[in-house]
Amino acid sequence: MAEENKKANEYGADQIQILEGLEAVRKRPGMYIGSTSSRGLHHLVYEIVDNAVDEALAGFCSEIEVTINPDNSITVIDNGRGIPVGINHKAGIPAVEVVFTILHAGGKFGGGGYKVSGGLHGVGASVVNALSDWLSVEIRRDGKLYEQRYERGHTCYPLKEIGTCGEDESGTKVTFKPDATIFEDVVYDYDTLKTRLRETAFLTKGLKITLIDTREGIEQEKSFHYEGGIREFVEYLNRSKEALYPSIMYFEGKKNNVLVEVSMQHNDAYNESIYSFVNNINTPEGGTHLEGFRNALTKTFNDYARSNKLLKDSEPNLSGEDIREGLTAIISVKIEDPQFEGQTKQKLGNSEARGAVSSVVSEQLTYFLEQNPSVARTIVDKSILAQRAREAARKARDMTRRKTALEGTSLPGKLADCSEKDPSKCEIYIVEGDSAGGSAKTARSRATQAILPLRGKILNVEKARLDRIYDNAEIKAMITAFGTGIHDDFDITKLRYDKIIIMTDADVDGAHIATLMLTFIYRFMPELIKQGHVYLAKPPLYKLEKNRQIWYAYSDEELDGILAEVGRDTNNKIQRYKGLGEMDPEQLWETTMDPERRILLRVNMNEEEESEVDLTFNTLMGDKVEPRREFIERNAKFVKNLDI
Ligand code: 28G
Repeated sequence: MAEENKKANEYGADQIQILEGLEAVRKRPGMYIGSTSSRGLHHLVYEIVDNAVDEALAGFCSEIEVTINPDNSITVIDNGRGIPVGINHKAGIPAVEVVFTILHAGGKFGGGGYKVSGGLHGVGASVVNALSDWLSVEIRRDGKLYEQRYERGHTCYPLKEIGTCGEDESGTKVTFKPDATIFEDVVYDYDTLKTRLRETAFLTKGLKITLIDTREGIEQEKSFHYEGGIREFVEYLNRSKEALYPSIMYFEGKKNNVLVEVSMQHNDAYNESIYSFVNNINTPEGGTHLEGFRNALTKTFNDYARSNKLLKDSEPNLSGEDIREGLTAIISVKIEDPQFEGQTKQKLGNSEARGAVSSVVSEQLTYFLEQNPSVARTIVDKSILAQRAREAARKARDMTRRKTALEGTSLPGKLADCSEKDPSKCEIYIVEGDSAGGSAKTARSRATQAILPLRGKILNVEKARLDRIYDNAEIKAMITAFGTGIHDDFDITKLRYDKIIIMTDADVDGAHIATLMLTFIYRFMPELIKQGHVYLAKPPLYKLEKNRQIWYAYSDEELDGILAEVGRDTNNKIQRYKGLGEMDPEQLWETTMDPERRILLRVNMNEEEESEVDLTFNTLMGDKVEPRREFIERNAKFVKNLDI
């Protein structure tokens, strides 16, 4: 190429602009990668990987390897064509240097095809470079090996030819170390990268992605390679569910220059799990592509049900909600110039996507239903059941609404409420079992602590239809006690307690009951978790008595620590608590309920991993708890993927 022979200008206006661009990134990193938290840190990896994925989508790369190095630097290797090394005529520097030092506006790179790293922060490699202590790139191309290094975005030396490679060999290798003066946290989390890379592999069929952790003591590695693409994604999401029928539907087509791919399958559960993507980027808020999918689904199933007399003329249409009950689906579109809307810029706005998805799905789903009448029948039957249940649930809900309107807010009989009326000072303990509930009622501080005992295992809301859920005494009691209402009626200003504290036995059953309660809250009033109102109480595991002195230990490690202090001898009386019931009210107060001494775990929602809901804990300790009490559970992941 002629421009390749052009001489690089020495230090022109272009380079000054480059430096100013990257300085801007370092000054306001949040503007480019969302945040400088752990989320932003991981985002750097996705930016680099997305460039390799683009090369795969262009048809030139089949494998990507991501390595977490011992110093928490990251190496990404692809077997694509290798970033071009010829001089870019506009910038006067090699194309690869353009990629790493010039701030791109994002969007398409030219030359046709889709630039996947558009999206929310599709900012490219130069932003990663600017936010890295150092970055090095190696390129194999045309039998040669090239290398260049940058520090905090600044080029260290001109692109170097440092060796040779096989004529048939090519690819790009990038290693970067995030700048610790910019990121709050520079330690990579293997599981976070694993989840995202798995998702990327599902969305790019045929591409093999390997993640390797080489950090000492936690060495591990995993490869993702799905020839079935999003079909296998649905299979994966339904892996621990009972599928309603064996086939996974798959529709694919191109309309209005929008590439559409949809896969779906129903399971016997009641919630819908629909994930949508635009150019491989998750769109948790949906948008036009999701609307197109929903419209087509509703219309096609109603048309089918009517023309096959599965719905009588006198019966109303199936609602979209009824048809989507238990549906797991992936909607993936590739579009040239995606427009993102809404507060968080995560909602697709392009109207051509609505029509494209709708027409691909209508056409191919109609055909599928005709070819697979028994599957069609199964889905329509389930939808009709859902419709009836929804009708029953509506009646039940109307009834409870009317009741409260007539009688005022009638609190559940089992609730021992607190006397304080200012919700910000109040807390409610949801206690497993009537006997522990009794102790808690005696133990509590009446002014600010309310107790709601629940009997046995509460209903699993993942496995029941709405009408049964509304009819469940335990669930009704929680809804009325909290005061907020649920779903569309939810109103946080009506919350009657600042803290909702789940108190269960410190054993497997207790953990299961806590999970069921959290699942209920997550599905019906997620804002309570998002706004940090939900906690788990942490009862002690051991009581140690020695010479009339008492210690409580909340973990095995802590018991060891106490024993090391007081000495291991025959005067020690150690009791292992099997349940809350073994504690008398006074002990329960001292160890688990006294705000000064108790330990609470605050339940957090991790919204980063969209297909895997993640609830995690923060340990909050009473003011007087000695610092030696450290808990492994502090950051323990709790309910990883509620869909399991
Ligand atoms: C390993 C970590 C991340 C990449 C390529 C390959 C090409 C490329 C990348 O072009 C666009 C084109 C020329 C300026 C394209 C190679 C065409 C022909 C490529 C990566 C703009 C960039 N040959 N592989 N970029 N250029 N892998 N992996 O980043 O004009 S980025």
